[in-house]
Formats: sequence, structure tokens, C-alpha cells
Amino acid sequence: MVDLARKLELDEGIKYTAAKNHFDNLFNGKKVKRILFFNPPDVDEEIFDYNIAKRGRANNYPSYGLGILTTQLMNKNYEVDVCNLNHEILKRIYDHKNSNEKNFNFVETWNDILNNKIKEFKPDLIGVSCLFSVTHNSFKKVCSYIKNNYQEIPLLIGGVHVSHDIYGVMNDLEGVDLVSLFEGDRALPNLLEVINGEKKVEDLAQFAFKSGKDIYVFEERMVPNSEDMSIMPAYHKMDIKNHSKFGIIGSWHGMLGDDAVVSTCQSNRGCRAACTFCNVRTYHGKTVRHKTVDAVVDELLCLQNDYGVTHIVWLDDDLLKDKERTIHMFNEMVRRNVKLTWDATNGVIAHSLKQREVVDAMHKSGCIGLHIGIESGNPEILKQIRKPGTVETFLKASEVLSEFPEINCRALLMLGFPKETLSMIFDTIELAENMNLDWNNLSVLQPWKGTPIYEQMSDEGLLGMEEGTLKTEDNEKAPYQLGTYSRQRAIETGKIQSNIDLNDLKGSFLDKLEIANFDIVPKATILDDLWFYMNVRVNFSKLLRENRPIKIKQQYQWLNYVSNKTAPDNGMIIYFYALMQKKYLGKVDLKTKQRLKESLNDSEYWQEKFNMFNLKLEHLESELFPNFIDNGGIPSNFEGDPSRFYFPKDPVN
Ligand code: B12
Ligand code: SF4
Repeated sequence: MVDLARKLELDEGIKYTAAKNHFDNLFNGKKVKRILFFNPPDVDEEIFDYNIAKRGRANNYPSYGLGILTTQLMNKNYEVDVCNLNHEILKRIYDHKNSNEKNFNFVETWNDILNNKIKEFKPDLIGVSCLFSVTHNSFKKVCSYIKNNYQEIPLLIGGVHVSHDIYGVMNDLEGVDLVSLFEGDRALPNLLEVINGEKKVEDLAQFAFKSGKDIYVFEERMVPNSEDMSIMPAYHKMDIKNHSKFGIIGSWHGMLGDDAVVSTCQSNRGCRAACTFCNVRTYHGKTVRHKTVDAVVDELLCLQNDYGVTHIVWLDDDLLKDKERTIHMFNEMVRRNVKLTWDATNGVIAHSLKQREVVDAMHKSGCIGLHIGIESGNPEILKQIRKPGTVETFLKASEVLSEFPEINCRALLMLGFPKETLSMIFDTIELAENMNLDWNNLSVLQPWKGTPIYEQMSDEGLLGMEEGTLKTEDNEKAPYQLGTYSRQRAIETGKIQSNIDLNDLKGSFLDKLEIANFDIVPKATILDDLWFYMNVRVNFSKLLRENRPIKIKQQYQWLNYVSNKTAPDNGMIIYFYALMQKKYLGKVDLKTKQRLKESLNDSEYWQEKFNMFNLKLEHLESELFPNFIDNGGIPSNFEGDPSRFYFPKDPVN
């Protein structure tokens, strides 16, 4: 985005006069009473994949933040409604059994939903939210559609992405009238009171607007306290029963039954840590603010008893902050008869898991799944990124968790940090192997605006052209993220080419990566392939060595889901799903054998990957699988000790 607008360094008086004139022009004395909120589709039509949505595999989180704002405003007697376009699109696809990829028009569908909602509700003000920078294009399209078709209704924007990149967003979006920055619990009612003449213009806070090319920012903060936060989203306006029917919420969806009703809940905002790649501290400030335990448990009971919810995903940044409160909250859930199961898709801090009594309370209150933010196994990198935890902390946490095998635990790991050498990446691989958690979610670093690492990489010339990308030779857009629309899925399905020239491949998998020793810093262009190597090594190869019945069951459920819903054409996943069938059910079904045959026939990509790791269709046909992968992938011409490339062979216990 070109930096067209400029932040004004103005005399405060001029700023307030400009704001007053702006409100007068926009509202012309008319009071705002009716507010309609929209949450945009997660992705725009360029990225949206109809088949993913049809399989019920698109993300479909309730608009929790907008639900909170709706309650805040309704408590002050405004008329408010909320429309989650992402959910409404998925609902249409689910409802229209006869729709298909060809006859479904994504853009017309959301235009239609939006038009109906505006005509029916007749708002005085429309508010659009944007949580993720990866949603920017979709958000922009929704805002321009509203502005082009409803010029007379003022348009307000807000949310995490908007607050972190206010100049970038305002330069790129035409016609936005009002911008609410950071948490809106107090700032939005405050803004409306100023607009409606109930407060002075000097009371403006967390607010910005653009006039011509000038951007006026009112930086005063109105941070919500525990009492402000201890309210429930307006669930009655959010179709809360049906979000998990049309899409997925959280990373443990596949382990819940088909009739599970999943929703979300938040108990804290903010995080005790300050990881350099994370936006949370800039957004929420340095402290963690808690809802009252009573308010959290009331909300869970309401979800359970009034909406039939059976599982929740916590939205917290730091769910386990404050040991006493944490244990008290989980105990209260048990005491007050909350029967829900829960997971922490968003990740928890390992330090808190060192305490057995915390994990015990989590377990008793229904925890079935947990991500742990680890990122790296190298002490220098951990220090550099200010991760709260050392290798010893992570190992101790995994030791405690091993006493609770019913909890399915996954590590969040990253690669691609500035100056991260191959040796450091192998430290991460080795830590993952030593921790022996159930899965490792690997992602390549995404430097987001507003984070310290973004500033550092920008100064060092390491950024790509698009936000959230590393610099690659062709500056290709690399929207790394886990799940539905991830870069790895794009590579597997041929939408993005892998950097390895498969025709030219001889010797080991790592050969073409031109890795000569462990001290090199891998180029951004080879991180996709290193990612693949790590994934086979720390995740798939472990399944061959897995013998614990409870873990076999969990891995079977997980791969059953991934193989059928997320990535049905991924040969590697079909192979290992077949392995888990064999281990869990005692046999591999014919359909799975057939699916692997087709995947290998159809895709050179998977054939080559199978050859590299010595995996064969015959293993499924004969139902005889190897006990380990012995292709260490040692690059020829590698100088140094090659033993770090060997895959482990011992059974997992
Ligand atoms: C829960 C969560 C998730 C969940 C689901 C989120 C969802 N869809 O609801 C999951 C696990 C799926 C997830 C995934 C990802 N996440 Co996330 N996630 C969060 C988290 C922890 C909380 C968000 C939340 O629900 N907050 C609770 C509600 C109450 O707050 P809220 O929505 O922000 O709303 C408040 C204000 O923002 C404001 N507001 C919001 N909208 C509007 C609109 C108007 C008009 C107004 C006036 C005000 C307003 O008022 C509300 C009340 O105060 C945030 C961190 C954070 N603390 O913000 C990261 C965060 C948003 N995620 C982040 C990232 C990077 C991701 C991923 C890209 C990670 C990845 N590599 O895969 C993916 C992207 C998913 C996708 N769409 O493709 C980054 C975003 C950075 C950025 N600039 O994009 C954050 C900030 C964390 C970080 N690491 O820095 N995430
Ligand atoms: S621990 Fe998680 S939420 Fe907290 S600063 Fe680090 S990445 Fe962000």
C-alpha cells in the first residue's frame, strides 16, 4: 500500500473542530439510533473454495467481538443487529443442496444477503469489522460495496487489523467515514455519544477519520476493565446453534461427534508475554484483564442450556494467566455443572503447564485439546523472539501433560525467523521429538505490521512485497497460515509450484535445497520444502512408531477427519490415515486403498514425495506397513555430522 495519507501533527483545538465539522457533514444533526454490524467473509472470491465450504471445512467462528459490541450498545438502548457474512454464505451453501461450484456465485450471494439485511434493518450507521490482515481484501470489497450502494449511510470500521495498520487501511479503503480503534467496549458507545451530542467532542478516544488526504487520530485510550468485559455477546442475534453445522470452529472439531455443537468463549484479554511476532500486546496493552469467573461460567451455562452447545473453543490469548484464578474457574465449571468439553486452539503458555494442579483442573473441567506456543527449540531464537519459556520449561510441561493422555496436545512451531540457521531449525525438530506431543503445527513466520519483528525485518530488508510475507526471489505472495487456505494446501493442489524441480530430483529430498552445512540460513524460497521435511519427520513418521492405544484412537479420529474433510486429495494423509485404520480398526478399508491409488495416479507431486520417503501403495494393499521411515534425506555434499538427518526409529511411548 502506498503511503498517501499523512498523520497530522495538529494543535488539539484544530483537531476537535475538524471532528465536529466532520460529524455535522455526515449526520447533519440526525441522531444515531440503529446500528448494523457486518463481519466480512473470511476470504474474497479469488481465494474462496466452494468445495471446501461444501464439505463443511471452512472456518466459521461466531463474530464474538461484534456480539460483545451489540450487547454493549443494546445496554445503552440502541437498536442493533449483526450479520456475519461468512456464516451466511456457508449457510446458503449448506441449505441449497442443488448448488454446485458452477452455479454458486459467491459475490452475488453476499451482496444479496447484505442488501436484504440493510433494507430490512434500515440502519443509521453501518459498522464493519476486520480481525485478520489476511481478510483485508474481502473486508475492502464489503466496505466499497456498502459505500457505492448506500452513500447516505455513514460507514464505520474497526477491529484488530484496522487498529494495527490504520494508515495502510485508510489509504487503501475509499469512503470510510469513521474508524474506531482497539477494543470498542467503551470507545464505541463513547463515539456515538459524541456524535449524538451527549458528550463533548473533546471526549473522543480511540478514534480516527480521514478528510481529503489527511488522517486525524484521537489517541486517548478507553480500556475496558473487568466489569465492562463481564458481559455476554448478544447470542440471540448470532444463530449460535448453527455455526459448527455449516463450518468448523477450532482445531479439535474432528474429534467431536457429528452432532457436536461448537461455539467460543473468552475469559481473559491480553497476554503476560511479549513475543516479537505477535500483535496482542500492542492491541491489549501490557496486562491481562480478566472477566469475572462468575460471568464466564454464566456464559458457558447459557451456551450449554439455552443453545445446546456441547464444546467450546477459548478465544483467550493467555487462558492460564493467574494460577489461583485459573484453577478456581475450572473448579467452578465442575461445581456449577458445566458439561461442555473444551479446547485451547489458540494456544496456552507452557510455563503454566509445569504445574500439575493446573493441568489436573483443566482435565477435570473438560479439556480435550491444547495447543502450546513453543515456536522454537533453539535457546538463542527463543530469546530473540522473547518467547516466555525455555527448552527446559517445554520439556517439563510435556512431562506433566504425559500424565493426562486424554488431553490431545499439539505444539505450535515456527521456522523462518531472521538469521535462523539450519542447525537452529534442527533444534526445533529435536525438541519436538523429545517433547513427544501428539502433533506439531508448523508454520513459516508471518511478519505482521505493528509487531517488533516486522520493524526489525523491514530495517534489514527481509520483507516481501505483500504484508505477512518473507522476501523471496520472486516476491511471490505467500499467505502462510495453517488450515483451510494454507500455502501448503495451495502447493499440494498445484495452485503454487513447489520450488523443487521434481523431474530433476535424484538422491535425497534435501539434495535440491543446496544445504551444505548446518550454519547456513535457509533462503525463504526453500522454507516450503523444509516445512515438508519437518512435517514428515515430526508428525507422520511418528505414527509408524505409535503403539499407545489411547493415542492410536486420537490419531485415527484426527486423520479420519483431515483425510475426509480438509485435504481429501493429500496422498500423505491418505497413507497415514490407512495406517491408523490398520492400527485402530485392524484393517484398511477398500475405499481408502482406492483413494491413495487415485491420488498417486493423478499427481506427480505425491508420487515423487512417496518415492523420496520410501512409502508405497503396496503397504496399503498388503496392509503391511514399515515400523519407521529410514530415509534420513541426507544431502549429498553435506559437510558435517549427518546423523541429525536420521529419522528416529524407536517406538513411541
Ligand atoms: C481467537 C483468535 C483466533 C481464532 C479464531 C478467531 C475468529 N475468527 O474469531 C483462530 C484460532 C481460528 C485464529 C486464527 C488465526 N489467527 Co488469530 N487470533 C485470535 C485472538 C487470540 C482473539 C480474537 C478474538 O476473538 N478476540 C475477542 C473479541 C472480543 O475481540 P475482537 O474480535 O478483537 O473485537 C473487539 C475489538 O477488536 C473491537 N472491534 C472489532 N470489530 C469491530 C468493528 C467495529 C465497527 C468496531 C467499532 C469495533 C470493533 O471491539 C471488540 C470488542 O472490544 C487474536 C488476538 C487478539 N487478542 O486479538 C488473534 C489474532 C487476531 N490472530 C492472528 C493471526 C495471525 C491468525 C492467523 C493468521 C494465524 C495463522 N498463521 O494461521 C489465523 C487466521 C485465520 C483465518 N481467518 O484465516 C493475529 C492477527 C494479526 C493480523 N494483523 O492479522 C492476532 C492479532 C494474534 C497475533 N498473533 O498477533 N485466531
Ligand atoms: S504467548 Fe502467544 S499471545 Fe502471548 S505474546 Fe506470545 S504469541 Fe502472543
